Amino acid sequence: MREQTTPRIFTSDLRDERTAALLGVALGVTFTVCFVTGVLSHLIQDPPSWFLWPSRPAGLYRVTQGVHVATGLASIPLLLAKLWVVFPKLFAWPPFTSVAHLVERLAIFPLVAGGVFELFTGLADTHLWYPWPFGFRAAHYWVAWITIGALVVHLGAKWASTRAALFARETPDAYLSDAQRRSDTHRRRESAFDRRTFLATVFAAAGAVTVFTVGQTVSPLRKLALLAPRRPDTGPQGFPVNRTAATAGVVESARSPEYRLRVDGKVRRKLVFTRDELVAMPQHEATLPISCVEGWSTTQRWRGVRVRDLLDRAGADSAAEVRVQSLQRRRAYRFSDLNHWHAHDPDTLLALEVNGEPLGVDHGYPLRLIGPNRPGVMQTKWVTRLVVR
Ligand code: HEM
Ligand SMILES: Nc1nc2c(c(=O)[nH]1)N[C@H]1C(S)=C(S)[C@@H](COP(=O)(O)O)O[C@H]1N2
Ligand SMILES: [Mo]
Repeated sequence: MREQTTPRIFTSDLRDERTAALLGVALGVTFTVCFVTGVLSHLIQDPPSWFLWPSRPAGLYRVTQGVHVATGLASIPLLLAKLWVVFPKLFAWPPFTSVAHLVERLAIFPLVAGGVFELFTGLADTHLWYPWPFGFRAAHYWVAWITIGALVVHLGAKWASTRAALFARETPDAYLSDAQRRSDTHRRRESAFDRRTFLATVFAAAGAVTVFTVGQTVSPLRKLALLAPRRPDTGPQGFPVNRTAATAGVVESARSPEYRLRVDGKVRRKLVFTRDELVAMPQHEATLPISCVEGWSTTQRWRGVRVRDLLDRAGADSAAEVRVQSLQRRRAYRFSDLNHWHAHDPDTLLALEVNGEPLGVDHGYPLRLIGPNRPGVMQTKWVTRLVVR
């Protein structure tokens, strides 16, 4: 096999295999965690027939999506450092030395491009910034598969050299003169020191990104969430609003005396309620989080009518699933589906109140869905209809 050489203009000692291997292992872990939690989030929102997401534990999605966004953000400094370390290798000559090596190098393009794409689109999405013409979810989802595919190829190709770089002990060269050996050992020690400092800086940056953002979902760290786009304790009634009633175009219909909640579809009795009739029904209280897909979350005390009580009154089947529809006419979040576990969970509510006050119009007045273990996007506001199926 022919030797590859990298251009001499890149001279930093930090660009060594061990640094690259350590950063690679860290990124392997964060990307795998991101991939698993991301695919889970996708399955919850668009469940295929074989996937049934439970309604318990109530805060599980808050954890999985919080982990997704936190590991994703921590990957940003790791990936930048890794790219800096291995950058000269992109210009290695000859470009490949065998067919296996060619395949390995071809996988680098989707890996690097995919990784950068995922981190950039993910970060932008958490800031509700969409500087691209395609749909975020579909693009982020498919590029995740491509990136992970390339990562598997890359890990396979680098397994042996990563192990060697991580576990090999450096053996002094017996053929060097004493003076040479001394200066060589000295140089090695120095570069080992530089490498440790470099890695410590990179990992500290990843840690800092985490500490200054994770308070958006971990309440005790709330005050430190300086880099997070949302403060979970700020907004009308003490927590954020994702989309206001005005942007959703529902201010009038939400406040209208004509407002009704309808329960229909596969039921024995179709039901229609005014808001006052809902207030007169048995009320139930539950302390539940809104766990936004964008990584922030906030726990509040909700009060309202149990969905399962409404289903019982309508004479719905005990295996019934329900589509919850909003007054909102356009866009993706105007309805969400309850599988039978969520529909029948005692804490799945159509809330009329939050923290002892009537819901504000931006939080979903007159009626909003709030249930355990659901992504925020599936906690539909301004609910006007339950379609039983
Ligand atoms: C800075 C890094 C990242 C951030 C901030 C981030 C953020 C997000 C957000 C906010 C969502 C929810 C989208 C929605 O449902 O509306 C999401 C979903 C997802 N993420 Fe990430 N992400 C990051 C990195 C990654 C990486 C590295 C991977 C995989 C290698 C990944 C894979 C996924 C997948 C598969 C989904 C599900 C998409 C869907 O619902 O169809 N993400 N991510
Ligand atoms: N009808 C409707 N319901 C909706 C939304 C929406 O845009 N329209 N946004 C969802 C999202 S993404 C989240 S995170 C929660 C946020 O609820 P909040 O605005 O009361 O905090 O509401 C959900 N319910
Ligand atoms: Mo959300």
